Amino acid sequence: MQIKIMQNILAANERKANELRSLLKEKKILMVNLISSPGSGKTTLLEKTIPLLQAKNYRVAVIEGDVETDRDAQRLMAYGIPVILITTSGACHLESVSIEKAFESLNLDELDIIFVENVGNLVCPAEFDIGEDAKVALLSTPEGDDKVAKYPLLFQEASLVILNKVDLLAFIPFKESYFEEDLKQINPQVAVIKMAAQQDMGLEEWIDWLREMVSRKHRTD
Ligand SMILES: Nc1nc2c(ncn2[C@@H]2O[C@H](COP(=O)(O)OP(=O)(O)OP(=O)(O)O)[C@@H](O)[C@H]2O)c(=O)[nH]1
Ligand SMILES: [Mg+2]
Ligand SMILES: [Zn+2]
Repeated sequence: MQIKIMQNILAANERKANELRSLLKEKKILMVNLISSPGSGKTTLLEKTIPLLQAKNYRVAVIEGDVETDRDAQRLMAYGIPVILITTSGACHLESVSIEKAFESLNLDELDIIFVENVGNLVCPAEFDIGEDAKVALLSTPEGDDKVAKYPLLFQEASLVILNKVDLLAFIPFKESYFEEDLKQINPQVAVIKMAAQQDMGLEEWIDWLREMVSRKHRTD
């Protein structure tokens, strides 16, 4: 019985996500779903990314998913962009209905990229399609070099994997070869960017990846 209910929930979520994806296609907006553990650097990455995109005249908005508080939303509102906060009150992932609701507060005719900062969690955000074009998985080096193998679904679903906090590699026992070998097993084609967002390292490659994704969106009809 429980399995049946879960299947129904996932199927309903998927239907709504596909509707949102069609809408985004029509509006030629790229939507990126950022997923990671708490504290691996999603908001820091957005703080660094937004000014770089604004300098290239991209119109950006953020949908911010948090269990509690508007702290991340406040950090991002400082950049003068639309930020829609979804406080899940305990729920550990975002679903497509919440994204649909957030869209009501955005002007979709005036946007090029929507970033969704999902709730900090390596497990169920990967299971719930929210209509995004790409899931981007962040892993920060202090979390450990075994996380790809331990949480495979996210890394399997990801279009891009960012290894963040590489500035700390000199101080912690993180073996890059273990991380790379596991990823090769789980998602051999996936793009990887090594980054230290706080130190502005790896951002250029990330911006190039985003620009390519936006132009791909404009090429498809
Ligand atoms: N050393 C180092 N610290 C970083 C880097 N990027 C982010 N941090 C720090 O990591 C901490 C957490 O970063 P956040 O960006 O808040 O992480 P988050 O993924 O948004 O966290 P939640 O929203 O709680 O899931 C902050 O203290 C950042 O300054 C990095 O590249 N190197
Ligand atoms: Mg955050
Ligand atoms: Zn969840």
